[in-house]
Amino acid sequence: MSSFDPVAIRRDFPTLDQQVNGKPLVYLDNAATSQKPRAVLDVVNAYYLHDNANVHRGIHELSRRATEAYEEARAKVAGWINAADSSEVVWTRGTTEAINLVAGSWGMDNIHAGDEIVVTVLEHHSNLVPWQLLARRTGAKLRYIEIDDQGRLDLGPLPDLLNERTKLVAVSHISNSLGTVNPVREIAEAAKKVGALVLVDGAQGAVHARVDVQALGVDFYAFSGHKMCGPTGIGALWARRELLESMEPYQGGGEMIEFVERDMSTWAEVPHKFEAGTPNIAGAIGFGAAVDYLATLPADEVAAHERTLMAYAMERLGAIPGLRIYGPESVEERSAVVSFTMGDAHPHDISTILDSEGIAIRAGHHCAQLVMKRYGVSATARASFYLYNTEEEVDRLADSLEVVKGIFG
Ligand code: C6P
Repeated sequence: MSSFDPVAIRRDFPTLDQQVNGKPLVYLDNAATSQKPRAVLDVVNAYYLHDNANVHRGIHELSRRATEAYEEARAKVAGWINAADSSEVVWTRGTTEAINLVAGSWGMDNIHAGDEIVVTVLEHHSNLVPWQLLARRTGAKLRYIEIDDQGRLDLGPLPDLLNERTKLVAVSHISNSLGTVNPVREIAEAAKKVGALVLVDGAQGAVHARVDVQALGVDFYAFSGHKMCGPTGIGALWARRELLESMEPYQGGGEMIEFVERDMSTWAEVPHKFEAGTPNIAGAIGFGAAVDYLATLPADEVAAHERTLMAYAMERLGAIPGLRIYGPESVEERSAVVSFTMGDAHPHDISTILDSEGIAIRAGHHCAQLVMKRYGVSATARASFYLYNTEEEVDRLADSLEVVKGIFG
């Protein structure tokens, strides 16, 4: 018997319990950011109420408590992705900063003119623009893995794309615009054969289930706390310790040094050498609490629930005449995201009408303009689900889309 009850779980998330435009809120913008359980809010609040101090600096009780909670949180987040050691987890502002850290540090030292960086058409701009900037500064070249009509990576040409000039393959774990789950392990195996490193944009990947970075066989894994029940402004970069040790700091300042002389400085141990300045202490502690919260849930049942929701959403939305769903047809190949268009109705208008019904979705290019171009659209509407969504909410979405259909014909 299932012990996971999404209706009961909703009580953990205060934000969900409200009316928007006179209707009970249906929050389907989870790929943008998830709602936060009370357990996370309480931990962040308790930190500010009782333990607020700077970390790794003061020799006093509050600083000791703050430092302990901050480092414990690092260990929890490391555990969620099965890092070998918590020192392999660098705190960042989020996925975007984690990827920029790799581009600015490892990239600037290891990518040279004529080198190649392989990316995919599916990428969020966070996993494209940093590589474009790097390519421009170094004279390297970007090469692309294309997608098929269902938004799945076309790995057929991979043997031609990868060669001795390939220094990095940067790929998302799960596409935020289409929900495609990418075969990261397979890509990593192919990349290793030519000696390239692999960076995974895990912004949508570490969210729905634990990740095993060691089993994936990748070199960098970047992810954000706010998409998995944690606060905004905190995320992490994972890399093996030796790799982090081989890299130069990304930013200079307090906390990241060992000794400072007039003309040179030496660096603190990893991960601290990448964490210049006062960090987002409350955010990190909240991220740890988010992982604690997620760890209390029955993972298999949560995954089954999200799959059922997706299958139901695909069925209900797929039955609306003129509605086109983008991305893989098979629920097995996609995560909890449904991107769609409806004839001439602009996605922004769809979103506005749904908002008047209390339903929150995202409309736009989803920071994935290459995906939009691939399908010849400027935008899609996107409903994205999380563990607390219900089939009744899918019904509310589908019923309201019928209304949109009525308006636009
Ligand atoms: N996608 C969305 O609505 P940050 O903003 O750094 O936490 O995450 C950036 C990011 C990187 N990669 C992927 C695959 C993502 O989905 C995101 C964030 C949000 O789809 C906001 S644009």
